Amino acid sequence: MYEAPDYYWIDELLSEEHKLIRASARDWVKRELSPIIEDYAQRAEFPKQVIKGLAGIGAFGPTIPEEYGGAGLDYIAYGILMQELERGDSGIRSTASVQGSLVMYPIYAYGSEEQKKKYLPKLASGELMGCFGLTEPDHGSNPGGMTTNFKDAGDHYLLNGAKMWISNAPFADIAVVWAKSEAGKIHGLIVERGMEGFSTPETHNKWSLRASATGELVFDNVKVPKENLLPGASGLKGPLGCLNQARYGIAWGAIGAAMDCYDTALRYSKQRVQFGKPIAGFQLQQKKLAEMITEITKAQLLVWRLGVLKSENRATAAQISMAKRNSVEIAINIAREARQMLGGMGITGEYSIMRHMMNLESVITYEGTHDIHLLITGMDVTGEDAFK
Ligand code: TGC
Ligand code: FAD
Repeated sequence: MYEAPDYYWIDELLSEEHKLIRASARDWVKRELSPIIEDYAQRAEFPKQVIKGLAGIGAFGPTIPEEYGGAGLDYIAYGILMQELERGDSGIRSTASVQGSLVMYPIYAYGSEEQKKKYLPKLASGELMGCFGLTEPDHGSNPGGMTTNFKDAGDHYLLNGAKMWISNAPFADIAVVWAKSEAGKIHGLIVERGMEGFSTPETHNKWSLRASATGELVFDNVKVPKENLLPGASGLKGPLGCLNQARYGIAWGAIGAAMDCYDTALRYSKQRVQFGKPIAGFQLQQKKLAEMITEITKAQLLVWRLGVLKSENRATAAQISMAKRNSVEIAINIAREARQMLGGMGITGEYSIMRHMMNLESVITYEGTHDIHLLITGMDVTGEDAFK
């Protein structure tokens, strides 16, 4: 039976409701996700059957108010959900992150009342799935340079351009797309599958996040009804505000992947005998395990505090960047060390470690690369912008 590493008794900081949410998410991951995920990852296929279950545990829009179909939870609960999901697989956590933080959140924060009523309940239940189009072939870390654009064509807008590396794109029913107006201002538009000139080709041959579907969004003179423009967002701070939500979830989530790698390596090391004793008894293996649990514990405390600040609406974007960067870094390092502890077995699909390790190569790149988050911290502490 899996027991989350909790070296500093951080559980004591959680409410009974948090623990219930965690228990139900953990149970769902154990029953519905863990048995199938390796197979889907090996086949590079998204297991669509998990959508209903994800909705059932409240993973789509956990902080969105109940009147719009969300779970109305606080940010600690949201973090816990992402952590339990990513303990299963980063790709499945991605699906939930995109749906909740990058599709439901912008509609909730920037949308009209009609847009909220039309889309949010169906997104919360998984009846509709969404994706988020910010990155372009020539504009990744620098989304402000985007060239995707829309023009006023009387009773509708005409949208042109392309987005790349978009999670959930191949099967999404709607896309929240960021594009420049004729005045050069960035706005969000809700584009629906089936609109003429809109296509979503899938990106193949990924070595990472294989159980998550990734694709492009291509807009060739797509007629977007004017009521599909998000009225409350203008400028790059619109999409960046959504990234704060998603990066926060990743800060918790990546620790889940680290916890699973640590747990697997710890168990294995107690059972695997070489030179007449369990490898857990060798100092070199203990160094790896001791460092893993130390880093996990530090990261757990960081995100717990961030969650308190976020629930009080006090967390800064730079604080979120620091936590996203730290969690992913410790997770990928732990995955690499844990993989070695399993020797040859570590490269097989019998164990989850190599899948986590490969997934984390995407997690360290998307939602702002490792470098970009370091530069955000650098700018925050020095007041000097080193991006340009
Ligand atoms: P800059 O001039 O600094 O800022 C432009 C405006 O935005 C405001 N701002 C923010 N607002 C809210 N939250 C934040 N985190 C913000 N950061 C900046 C800023 O105050 C300013 O506002 P205003 O009123 O003055 O206009 O912008 P810049 O062009 O210099 O770029 C800064 C930079 C590099 C930090 C930023 O663009 C960035 O974060 N780049 C990384 C791009 C990125 O993270 N892309 C993610 C794409 S989505 C994705 O990967 C989904 S993966 C999903 C999954 O599968 O889980
Ligand atoms: P680039 O920006 O070209 O960066 C290349 C390298 O240059 C990086 O190492 C970077 O750190 C470095 N670099 C860039 N600028 C600087 C600088 N100023 N100083 C120092 N170094 C710099 N995007 C979406 O919009 N929606 C999604 O759903 C989505 N899902 C994704 C899913 C996956 C699996 C992946 C891999 C990506 C996804 N992305 C998504 C895109 C992701 O956000 C981008 O890949 C990321 O922001 C980096 O952009 P890029 O790949 O163009 O790299």
